[in-house]
Amino acid sequence: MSRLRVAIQKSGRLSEKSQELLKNCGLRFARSKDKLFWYGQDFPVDLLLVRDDDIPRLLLDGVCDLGIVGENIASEVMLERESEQQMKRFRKLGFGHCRLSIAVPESSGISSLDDLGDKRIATSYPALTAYLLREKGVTPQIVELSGSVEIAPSMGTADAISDLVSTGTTLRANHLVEMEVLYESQAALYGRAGDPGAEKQQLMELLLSRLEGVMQAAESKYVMLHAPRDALEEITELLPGVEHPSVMPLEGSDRIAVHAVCGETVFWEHLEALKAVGASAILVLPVEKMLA
Ligand code: PRT
Ligand code: ZN
Repeated sequence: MSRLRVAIQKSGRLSEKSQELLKNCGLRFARSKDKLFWYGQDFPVDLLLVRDDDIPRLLLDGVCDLGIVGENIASEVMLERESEQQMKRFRKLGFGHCRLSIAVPESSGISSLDDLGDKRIATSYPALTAYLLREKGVTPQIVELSGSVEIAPSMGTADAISDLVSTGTTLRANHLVEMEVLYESQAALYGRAGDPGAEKQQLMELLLSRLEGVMQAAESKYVMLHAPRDALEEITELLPGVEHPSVMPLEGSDRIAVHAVCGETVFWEHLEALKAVGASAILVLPVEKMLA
């Protein structure tokens, strides 16, 4: 019987969420002593805990079947190895959000991409940065750095940078201004292009369907409420992401009970609007599992 091997980040911004997601898919692991290999206990899926930068190579070399890594890293590697075997993105995972942006020193006088033509740009994402800028008609000199990109302008090794940004604190602390967002990234599940073989294919499909369920459940809420019968149409329209709610009569009353799974976020504003058209006893419950 085949087993799937999944690579995830050992420690860093993606590691906790990656582990949590796989556990929510019903996977349980026995950890090895060095904690780098986790054996799948009741499902044939094992984990390899590695540096995020190693994940694309582990996939492309066939050491792992699946990997959770930032799209920024996957795209960089795919552009570097353009003509070789490719990675396949199965699904975006909704965490690890960041953007690859061009930032310039506050007083640089650089205000648009057109000013970058003859400038030096420091980045840890040389292939992605060059590709995205070329698409916009700009071909500056790229200075590849493996870390601390944000200090390159003050060190005099570059005029601008192309780096990952999430809150923007690092840029501000280094007196840099975000000038242009080149690329939006989040963590995603990747595999290899091509046929993995029937057994692995079956396991992957099962895992992907559980993943789909976990992610949908996380976004969904079960809403229950009472309402006047003639307000049903309005109520249905006000429930986010609902087309066909379940409707039940309430004994000895002209009101009805309405139950529905809302596929989109339910805000207080939604509940207030429901109340305004006559709904009462409104309950919003989390959805734990979901299988379409
Ligand atoms: O040890 P290992 O190689 O596994 O980890 P790492 O240090 O290379 O990666 P890690 O854990 O920092 O990031 C893993 C992934 O998280 C990245 O590849 C991105 O997909 C994603 N991610 C999300 C980020 C950020 N947000 C982020 N803010 N990766 C890096 N940063 C850095 C950025 O480079 C800059 O230095 O954080 C700084 C900017 O953050 P703000 O909040 O100040 O804007
Ligand atoms: Zn890394």
